[in-house]
Amino acid sequence: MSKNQLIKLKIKSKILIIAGSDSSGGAGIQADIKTVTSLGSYAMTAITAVTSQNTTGVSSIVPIPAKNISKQIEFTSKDIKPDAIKIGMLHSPPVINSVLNSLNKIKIKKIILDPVMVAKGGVKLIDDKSIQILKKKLLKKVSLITPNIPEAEILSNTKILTIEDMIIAANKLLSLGAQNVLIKGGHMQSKLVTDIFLNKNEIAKFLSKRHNTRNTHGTGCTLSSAIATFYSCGKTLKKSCEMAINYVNHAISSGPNFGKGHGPINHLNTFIIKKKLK
Ligand code: PXL
Repeated sequence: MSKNQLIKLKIKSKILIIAGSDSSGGAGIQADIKTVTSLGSYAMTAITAVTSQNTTGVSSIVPIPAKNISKQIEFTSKDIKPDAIKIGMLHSPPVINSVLNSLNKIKIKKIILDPVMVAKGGVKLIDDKSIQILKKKLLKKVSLITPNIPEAEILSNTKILTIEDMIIAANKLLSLGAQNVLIKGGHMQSKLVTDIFLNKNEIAKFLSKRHNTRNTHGTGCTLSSAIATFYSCGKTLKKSCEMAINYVNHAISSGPNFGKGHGPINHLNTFIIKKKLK
């Protein structure tokens, strides 16, 4: 690699990630940091919980005290002001309330919320009371919410079997106070994956190729972090969603096939490293 190429790697923006740690490195904070970094921005973190997991499942979850989560958010942002925030796993009412409180203090406008509910293997990452607080209070505070179909069904109280159902659910989320909604269609039985972006003035459908693989651990975390990064750099939310979907699609198709269960995707698909290490 020439010196010139190294100099070109200038950091474009700063992202604060509020999410849980995934020891296996495929989802959670680890996926978020890799995504933000590989898209050329600077990642900061407030860790909400520490999970022990591998590609076959979750073996333990240790929550970080709510006060400490607020401390991470506020003390970090006071010094290095984030251009955007990505929120992932928030497991309990005190945690959501603390995060809300801190968001009110630090006043960052661009916030992407991935309403994480269950891990790939089915383990719950949030309790029922928290879902209600998320729906009543947090939904209104963020620029964009990015539920998958099961999450959108719970938040909108509707059943989603078709694309029309996705649009109905997205509209329901707008009526609950959401500003922008991206419902991800990966869980629908279909040849192509359709994701729906919607706000009061516009609707967009993004179609992408479905890859025949079970290695999709961390796709939701990765997508929301990629959206936050593009959005922080000045792209519109709609364009940020389109670019992030494309990034995740390439990350899935070039996955490394690690582990015996739901393996990770390739967050480094944007990187070209000229020097051979192996
Ligand atoms: O992909 C959802 C998710 C979010 N956050 C953490 C996770 C997972 C899935 O495993 O472990 C920490």
